[in-house]
Amino acid sequence: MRTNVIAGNWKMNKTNAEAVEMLTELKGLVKDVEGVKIVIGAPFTALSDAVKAVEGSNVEIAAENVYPKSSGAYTGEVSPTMLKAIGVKYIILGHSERREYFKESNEFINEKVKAVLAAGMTPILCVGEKLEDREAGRTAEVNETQVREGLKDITAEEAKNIIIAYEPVWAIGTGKTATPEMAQETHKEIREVLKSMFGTVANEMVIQYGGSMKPENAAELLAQADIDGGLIGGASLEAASFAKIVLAAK
Ligand code: 3PY
Repeated sequence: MRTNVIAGNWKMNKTNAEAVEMLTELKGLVKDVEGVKIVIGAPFTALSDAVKAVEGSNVEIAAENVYPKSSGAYTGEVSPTMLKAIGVKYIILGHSERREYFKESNEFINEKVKAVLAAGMTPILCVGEKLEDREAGRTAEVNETQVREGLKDITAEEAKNIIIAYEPVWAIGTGKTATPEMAQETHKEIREVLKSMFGTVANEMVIQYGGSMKPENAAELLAQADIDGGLIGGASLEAASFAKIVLAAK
């Protein structure tokens, strides 16, 4: 019923030339894949060339952040309108690195979700608990707050175009992964929260798993009932390893 979405998150990696080289290789490796949405999140500087590099293929491009205004005196920022104009289709929002290093609040992330929807693109809203939250038994509570506040005032109709990425913070860049059972349990809890907000639309919403997803663990994570794809960090930097994850999602 739901289509798996496999999205790379390159973070602050790759020059334009490196981005184009990787995407050109990736396009070839996944050209026959059907039934999976394939997305690469690239840094701002590479986006324009990245969109051109994947033109006519089954790979789409995401930005990794945005400012929630369409234009104006916001030195150094980039708007949804600008990203839409160059052909970006998705925007990763509220990644734990942005919450941690740039002090992004749920309220600010909610403004971004609304601005991205208003511009006609798909937000990928990241949520996830820290190690201390999990150890204190607060996993469900923390994720519920991030989902409810991040999606405040969003309608069920709009929710159809939103992707959630559950990324346990303790599994990001650490090589540690939630076991498939642990991940499934939290995905199910998140879907229950979405059901209480959006009713049956929650059954259509994609919930990706993120946090050290790699070719070796992708298949068993993706086999879980409420895991509908992945947001992939390190393993998305190389075309071969990312393509293996895409193939595991077929
Ligand atoms: C990771 O897998 O490290 C990520 O943060 C994906 O967003």
